Amino acid sequence: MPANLPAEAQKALAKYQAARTPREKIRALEEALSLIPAHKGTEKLRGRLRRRIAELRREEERRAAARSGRRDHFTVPREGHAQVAIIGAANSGKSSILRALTNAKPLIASYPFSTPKPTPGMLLHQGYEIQLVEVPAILTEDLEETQFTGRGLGLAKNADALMIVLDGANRPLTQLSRIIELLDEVGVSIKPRRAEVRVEKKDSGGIRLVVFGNLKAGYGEIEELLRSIGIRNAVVKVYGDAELDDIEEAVLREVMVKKAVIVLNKADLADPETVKTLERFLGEHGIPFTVVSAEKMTGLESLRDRILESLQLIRVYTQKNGVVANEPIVVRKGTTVRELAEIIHREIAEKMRYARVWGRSVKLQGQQVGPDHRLEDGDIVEIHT
Ligand SMILES: Nc1nc2c(ncn2[C@@H]2O[C@H](COP(=O)(O)OP(=O)(O)OP(=O)(O)O)[C@@H](O)[C@H]2O)c(=O)[nH]1
Ligand SMILES: [Mg+2]
Repeated sequence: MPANLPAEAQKALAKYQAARTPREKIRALEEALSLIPAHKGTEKLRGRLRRRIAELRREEERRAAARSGRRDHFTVPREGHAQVAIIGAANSGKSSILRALTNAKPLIASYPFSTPKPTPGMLLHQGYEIQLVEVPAILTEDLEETQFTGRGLGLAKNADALMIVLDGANRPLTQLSRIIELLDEVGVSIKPRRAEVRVEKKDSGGIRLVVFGNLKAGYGEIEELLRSIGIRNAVVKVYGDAELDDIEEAVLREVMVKKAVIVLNKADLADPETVKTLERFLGEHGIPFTVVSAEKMTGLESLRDRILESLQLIRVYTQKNGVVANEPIVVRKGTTVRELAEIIHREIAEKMRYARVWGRSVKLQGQQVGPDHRLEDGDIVEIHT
């Protein structure tokens, strides 16, 4: 971020922060762009602003298309411990996988678009209940967008994780890159981040930093960056190894990182060289990959494991008056004591003073911990109000 942007450009960026609709956002960004002089120091920021404008334009087009067509959204009531959206091109074998892994009996057919509605099924694995939802094809077999693309991506965005099914017999590499592009356009990235940055805007209090990990940027730089795009009061939470760039991206792009398992289906028909290429590429990016044949029922056990791993679920047990609950509460790994309290009851979260924890997340059993303490699988938690 350049040291001093013209005041007018800063004002335009502040407008962007406050904007609600894609159109307002585009207008504010275009204004900012026109007010930021082009030189080496502003190159990166200008590039980001342009990219964001392009994304917003596509979002707007898609919204317009959805408005002129049917109005309904795709929603599936969540059941079980987590929801995983199965997405992919037409005929890739989404229904076949859903049928192989769950109690659902979806139609499997050799013609495309045989699933016109989101279709759920429950996968039971290692004591966890995972809802899989087949999303109607977001790409045709020729990898063009479909009437379901917008709504399908909307459903995917709301899921806890994604299963991306590639048709091993139909240019799987191209399929994957098209799907990654589509996700990117709606602000979803499937690449694991070395850092996660959350910027929570506030009404007062200036810029406060909360770092869980390593931040390679000074307080002054961050304050200046946020100020230059119109944020004066915020709590910036940094998890992992972050640089100033990561913070800039977090405030401008609003990218959501989603866990995804890539599944190459129809292994029986796939070219082994292509499979190897995919394996190498995904390995480099740390994205889980597995090869199955839904028809021959191969690779399914490993797929079940990958899905469960991607969700990073843990079981924690509450304790009250010395009695441990029989049933665990299933939450995501890294959930804090405060978040657990919120899941139990809002009031408990508000009144909590501290908690005692037994299990893997503490050194001393029965240790007293604060609300930001992160829980591990099997922990027992006693909340004190
Ligand atoms: N050879 C082979 N064919 C498969 C495999 N899995 C699915 N198929 C076939 O691929 C076709 C499409 O399967 P579906 O499961 O209906 O695919 P889908 O992705 O749900 O399709 P849409 O819902 O129409 O987008 C069917 O003819 C299946 O029999 C596989 O592992 N190997
Ligand atoms: Mg189907």
